[in-house]
Amino acid sequence: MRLVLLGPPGSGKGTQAALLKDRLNIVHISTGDLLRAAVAAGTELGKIAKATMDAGELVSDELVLQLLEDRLNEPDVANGYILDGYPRNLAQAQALDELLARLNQNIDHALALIVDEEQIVARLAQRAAEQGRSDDSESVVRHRLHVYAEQTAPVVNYYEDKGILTAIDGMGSIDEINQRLCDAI
Ligand code: B4P
Repeated sequence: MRLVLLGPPGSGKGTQAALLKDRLNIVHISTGDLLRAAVAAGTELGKIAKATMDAGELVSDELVLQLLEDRLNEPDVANGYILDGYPRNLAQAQALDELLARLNQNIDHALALIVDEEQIVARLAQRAAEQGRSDDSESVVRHRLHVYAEQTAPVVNYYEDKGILTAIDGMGSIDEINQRLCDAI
């Protein structure tokens, strides 16, 4: 099974993908995690991406597509995967379709988590306190939400038009939301 998990920053994509991968025995692919790993490893790509991520902007489509393509060519994706954080704009959604056509694959379901803005700001403030992620300060979070509304929200309509989108209430406990996702799948 191949899934796309959509939602604003702090909507629980990474949290829920980590649970779903175990329940469905598929791989969790987070472009945010791939980028943070490149930053931590000090690769050329990581050096380019760091300032963009810290500002709450999207890293260039070409760089992220290359990371994703490399990941999708690894053997452990054979049983399926959850894409978390990709696609982030319409160009990425189209690039993903082209990549999947080359790989003879398709997306089975797109799931969009719906969460109130104030809840998002509260969750990410807590993560900032616990983990100190450099893009979780309140001003950068508000900017990331703006980028989401402008660039990523149209991706939800893209999958709705394909007839494979389900909107999921992302408010409540992590277990409750996980059950809603499993019921939808
Ligand atoms: P991401 O890594 O995707 O970060 P995110 O949107 O904040 O989501 P994440 O999955 O980490 O958090 P979650 O909602 O699960 O992106 C970071 C940056 O990388 C982007 O700004 C961009 O610069 C770059 N990037 C990534 N992908 C890109 C792409 N395709 N193109 C270009 N650039 C890209 O969880 C947030 C917090 O909420 C956690 O602390 C969690 O514990 C908590 N939480 C979750 N569910 C909860 C619940 N039900 N109740 C209470 N708390 C909850």
